[in-house]
Amino acid sequence: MRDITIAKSEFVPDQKAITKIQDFQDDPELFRYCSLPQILKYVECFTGPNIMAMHTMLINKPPDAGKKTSRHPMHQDLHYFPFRPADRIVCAWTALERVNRQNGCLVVLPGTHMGTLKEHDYPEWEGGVNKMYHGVRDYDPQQPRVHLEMEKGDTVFFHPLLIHGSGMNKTQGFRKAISCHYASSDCNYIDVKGTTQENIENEVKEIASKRLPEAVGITFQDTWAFRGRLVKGEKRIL
Ligand SMILES: O=C(O)CCC(=O)C(=O)O
Repeated sequence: MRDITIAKSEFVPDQKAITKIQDFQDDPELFRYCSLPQILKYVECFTGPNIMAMHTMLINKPPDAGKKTSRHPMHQDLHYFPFRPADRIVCAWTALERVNRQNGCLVVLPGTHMGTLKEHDYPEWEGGVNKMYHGVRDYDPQQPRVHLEMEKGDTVFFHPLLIHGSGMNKTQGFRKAISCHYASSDCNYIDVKGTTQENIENEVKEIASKRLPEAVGITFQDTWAFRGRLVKGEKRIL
């Protein structure tokens, strides 16, 4: 994924526009992160013994190019997932260097994981917003928030309903992190038609059919089934 502002600039060398590498499940070196016993030990407390790595990301938040597009709007990850139950899904997010408010650490709204899935859409940001960066629609900026300042190698585990995002990178360096969303292989796919997730379903299907024109009739659920990898235990439903 490319940062919208940087990708438009003809002066920036191409690799510097890379904000994220998603779906590294077929890269043995990067995928080693998802199988680390030190991570799975905690993941298992949420998922139980049958663990699927569903979504992988190497995040390379670039120095902000002046339009605040390095921010990640406040969102709930469950918005992107057509599988349940939410309590059997967890994200592990590991800092690859010191992250703080200057380089755009994670920001969370404590306790929101006990709420419900909210409506999401593109925020109306003056400088634009990156592709697929949906945010909670009725987000109240006055709600108490916690900035997760972390050292290199620190890992945070969080629930898919937790409202979170990340700030602008005000430094000249690329803020790097690696993350994986895990789910129990006993989770099941749901139909999101008629729900708040229908907008992301349509967007994902549109992108999938552009990238894979031969995959006629590909569903939102297929795009997840195709990426999920078993990391421990038995493959069951997902
Ligand atoms: O690493 C970040 O800046 C935020 C990542 C995130 O919340 C996401 O990609 O869903």
